[in-house]
Amino acid sequence: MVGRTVAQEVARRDYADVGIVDIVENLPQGIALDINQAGPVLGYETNVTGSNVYEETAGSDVVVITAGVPRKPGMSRDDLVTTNEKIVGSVTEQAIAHSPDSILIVVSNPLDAMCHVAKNVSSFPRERVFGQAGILDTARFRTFIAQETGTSGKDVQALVLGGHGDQMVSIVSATTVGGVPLAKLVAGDRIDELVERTAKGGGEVVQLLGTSAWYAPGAATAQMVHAVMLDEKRVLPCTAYLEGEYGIDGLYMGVPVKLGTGGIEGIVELDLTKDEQTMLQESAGAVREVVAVLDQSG
Ligand code: 2OP
Repeated sequence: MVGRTVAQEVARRDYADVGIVDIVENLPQGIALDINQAGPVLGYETNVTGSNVYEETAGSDVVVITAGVPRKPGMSRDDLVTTNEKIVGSVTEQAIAHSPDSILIVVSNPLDAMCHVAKNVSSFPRERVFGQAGILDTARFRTFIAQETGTSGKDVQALVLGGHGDQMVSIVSATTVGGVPLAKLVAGDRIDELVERTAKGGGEVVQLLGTSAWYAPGAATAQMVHAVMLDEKRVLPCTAYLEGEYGIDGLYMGVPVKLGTGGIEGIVELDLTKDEQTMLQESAGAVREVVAVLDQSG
């Protein structure tokens, strides 16, 4: 469901061909046809194709990997690691065989570990393999803050970093509403509740729907595709392979990055509070535990 949502969001922007691949016969073809038929109404002329093989995606600039099984109620993202490692590994291999110069954006869970799989299988440089999580997690935090303060989510600036799991780190010191620090607007214990709800935000949707979310994850991923395709140089939280930044080495984690045509064109290092630094290290520890379960944890 995330894949088709990204496809639709990108199609609406009207500047790129979109290819949807799925192993289920007729499914990607049907989705592509449906998205094409929305074009005359919504005002785009994007050519969307659906296929069960990768040939049609040859020469893609960006490959978004959403394949894998989603969570069911009661499951953590980490419960998916062994099944999705095989799926993401195989998808990466087939996709890059036809698009060797592409940028890979990973969405499959457990996200941080699946980024390791895509990087190991592709051997692409870190600039061209990264994951979507931070924009989604931050959007959840922004939504809750907007509801709490009765303001537009558009004016809430926030940042959620770390692994895409229960130990993600909401950076309250960098969170403002219309430029006013959140701590001036909302009591500390209430902020803690919003932070907690954000960390469990994906699970809250899973409980309601019986499967994981797709609208917000799809929108977040499309924003990343957009930043790359239009060379926007946006500074957005993404899951990047760290090589010493934030004191973390050899691990995928959510940090602010600059996104443009080259993919990750820079990693932005913020001054975090002592508590935030500690929480980020703890989040890294949790990600390392999942990565260690991979066959090729390299
Ligand atoms: C989420 O947090 C699917 O992991 C994604 O909703």
